[in-house]
Amino acid sequence: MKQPMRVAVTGAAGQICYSLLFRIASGEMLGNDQPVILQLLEITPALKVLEAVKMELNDCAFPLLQDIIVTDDPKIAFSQTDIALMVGAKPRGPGMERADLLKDNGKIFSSLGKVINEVANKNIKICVVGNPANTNAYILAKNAPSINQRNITALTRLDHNRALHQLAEKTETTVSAIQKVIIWGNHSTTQVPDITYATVSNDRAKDKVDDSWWKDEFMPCVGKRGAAVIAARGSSSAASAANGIIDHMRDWCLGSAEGDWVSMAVPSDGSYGVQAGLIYSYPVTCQNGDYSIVQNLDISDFVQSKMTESENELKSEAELVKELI
Ligand code: NAX
Repeated sequence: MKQPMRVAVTGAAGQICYSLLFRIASGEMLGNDQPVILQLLEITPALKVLEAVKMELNDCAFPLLQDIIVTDDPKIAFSQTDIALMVGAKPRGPGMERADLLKDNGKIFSSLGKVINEVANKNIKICVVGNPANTNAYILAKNAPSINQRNITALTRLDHNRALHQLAEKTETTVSAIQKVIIWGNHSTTQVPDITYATVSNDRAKDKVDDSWWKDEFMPCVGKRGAAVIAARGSSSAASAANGIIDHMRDWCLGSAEGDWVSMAVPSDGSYGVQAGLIYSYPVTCQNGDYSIVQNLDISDFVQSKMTESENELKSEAELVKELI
């Protein structure tokens, strides 16, 4: 039997986690031979609800679930953790500007970053989900200098999966026939869903759809899909976000499918001219518990201008939170 892995999850009494935790405990994220210990963090008023989630997790009798720690103390939640899923954040309230959200949530990620710096495993793999996810990950990274900075990432896999579905539907096939879609940039409406290199049953996707479809329909549809779900459901994507988190971490830990790419927001190393250190979504492949940014892709002027727009948004977000760095 393998040693258990410690998985810290914040915002554990919230909507996304109600789909996420059960899938981690069942082995879908780290493999069906990998025992896990869940270290669940919430704010004090949400602990009662979290205790109920713990009861339900226990009532599933998951063979891989070795222990569940429920706490409002980040030092306990992140102690010796191998993985942290940073879901907890404040939702945007009525009349709240994006800048207010950035500052409010930024404070959460600067203080949790400091705790992670102190008590977590130095090679901890982190996925930030709470919005604005890329900039929250950036703030966390700057406040956790002793942690392997490569391993501080943000979630754009939900956007990637949304792109897969839209392209499959348009080309009247299934998602399993589609490879190499890309999400570049920020998890926001400036993200760049790109099908330049995508294939549909090994044929070029661009030969199967009009240019106007992917530029004028597909790109805005994927970028605004979160808002469409809120409009339809009255609350934000939860089960699909949980699924994106599982896909992100499973591929990172266990390897991505051969011959395909996945999208992850990772600290830029300057690839494709993006300012180093910004948390920018790239096409990556994963192997042996690490990821590599896909290199040397030719980028059209159209995609480049969109990529730069998204990078500029990330630079301006970083500027707005500079006192938290
Ligand atoms: P909920 O409001 O249902 O849950 C958030 C939970 O976080 C709450 O239970 C709250 O008590 C907790 N929390 C707040 N501050 C905390 C802190 N300092 N420490 C620990 N826990 C804290 O939201 P949910 O629907 O689960 O969404 C969570 C976050 O994911 C939001 O910021 C949301 O915007 C973001 N999303 C990100 C997505 C992505 O693709 N990156 C997509 C889905 C989602 O919109």
